[in-house]
Amino acid sequence: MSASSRALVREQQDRRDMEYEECDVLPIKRAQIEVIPCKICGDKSSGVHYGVITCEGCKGFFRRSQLPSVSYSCSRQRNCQIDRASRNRCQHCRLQKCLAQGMSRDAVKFGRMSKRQRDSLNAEVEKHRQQQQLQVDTRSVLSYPTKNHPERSQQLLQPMTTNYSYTEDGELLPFIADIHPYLVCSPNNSQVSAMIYRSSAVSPTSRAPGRGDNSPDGREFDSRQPSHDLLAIQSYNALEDSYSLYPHSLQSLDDMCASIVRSHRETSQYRVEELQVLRWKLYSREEIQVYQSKSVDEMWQHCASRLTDAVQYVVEFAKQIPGFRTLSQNDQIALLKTGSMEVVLVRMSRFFNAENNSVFFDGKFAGVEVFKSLACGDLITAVFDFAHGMCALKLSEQQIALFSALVLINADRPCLEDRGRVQRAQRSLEFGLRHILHRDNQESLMHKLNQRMAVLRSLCSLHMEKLQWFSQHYPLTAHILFPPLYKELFASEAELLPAATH
Ligand code: HC3
Repeated sequence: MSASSRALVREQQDRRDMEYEECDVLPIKRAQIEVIPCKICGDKSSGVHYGVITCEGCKGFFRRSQLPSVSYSCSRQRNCQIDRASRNRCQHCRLQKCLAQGMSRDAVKFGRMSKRQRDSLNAEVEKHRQQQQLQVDTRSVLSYPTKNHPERSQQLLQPMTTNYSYTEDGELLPFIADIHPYLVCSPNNSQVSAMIYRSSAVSPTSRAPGRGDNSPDGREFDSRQPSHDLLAIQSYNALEDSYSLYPHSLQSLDDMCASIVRSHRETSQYRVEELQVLRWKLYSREEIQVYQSKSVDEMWQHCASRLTDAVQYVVEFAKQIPGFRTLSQNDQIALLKTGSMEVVLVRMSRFFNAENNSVFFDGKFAGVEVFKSLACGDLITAVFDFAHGMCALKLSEQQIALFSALVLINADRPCLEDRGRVQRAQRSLEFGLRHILHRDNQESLMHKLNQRMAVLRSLCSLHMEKLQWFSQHYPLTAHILFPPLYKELFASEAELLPAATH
């Protein structure tokens, strides 16, 4: 990346940071937060950056570390001490600490904080304020400041107690999972439909031709220019339609694959390299106990919420699949209703550590025991076995991206209006996946991936059976407390009613 484009990226990022910091007006003011030292190096913090309370130095370091061309290595044992004085000695370990503390490019910037969370942050602010006061009192009695930091002592370099990130309304939320700002569910009755059309402001019938859009290789797509494809594509609709028919050239096949891979990366919730460094960050016995002490009801609500978060990323992925938006709204919703859980389970294999049979969940890696209070051990076991099997295939991100798109756009799904159009879109994706596998000299994977699709269908059937059981035993929770998107996707009103009313 040239110096000028790096500068441009930095300038755009600074502008985003500035916007973000201007919105730091919280019931808990920035000045209060600044008594809490930087969670990375312990220096004076300047607010919440990328979801964590840090200083300006660590904010800038993390921003620079996210440039595509940047990669760090540690010349020692990858466990360097990171504090104010040593933070510049090892960029690798400094970045690991940023990631471990929860810093993320996608950290949600604005949102509501519950009373418990506000009390927790207030308590932390008060603790640091008292410690500072104690330092002042002590210093005045002992009349000697600490060498590097007259305003603070080493006692303030406390280990991380809570990660914070912002949610939608401009307040802090403890770091639990990154939700892109545009993924917040709309209150209106059709969650899926609202999500499909909200951020792109188009619907399948009203797309504006020539709408600016990035072409797969990143250039600004302008439908007024004849594309480099064999087809002279005169309008965005025609381009989308050409994808949903057989791709007409290797170039348009490459473009389609590149577009899907880019969408996968942009909507994958966590980057594999970020999770790689956390793969041994497991829950302690006490933390597992906390999960296991939840009631069935509570744990189902918790997982339903996490699952709904994951599905929102899948909806955004679907919207960017060439050909998906050429389908009717009803067919788009039908495909998401039947395929989104399957794509979540495919994506889960990216969060899965086959060495210790754990999955990244709520910020750490969780074994099956964490999900014990769901009271559906056979489903959990089957899901973990599936994730294990997916890991064994050692799929690349590109292969996972194309496979996920193919799982979603499946003409065999029930309740499709225009099955032929879905078939055409599905075939072009099959072309794309075969193209990727051929290029990787792994054509034999196609058969294995088809077998994986059959397992996915059985997993989702088992999931629906469990949901049926749950809704009969906890109708109020299933009917009222589950997220609206979850209810819309996994359980129509009829299925949520107790068996007696069927
Ligand atoms: C599948 C899962 C629920 C979803 C969990 C997800 C996929 C959520 C998004 C996280 O980023 C990654 C993740 C990790 C673990 C996944 C859970 C493992 C077991 C659990 C159940 C099988 C599904 C329960 C969902 C239910 C029953 C509430 O509908």
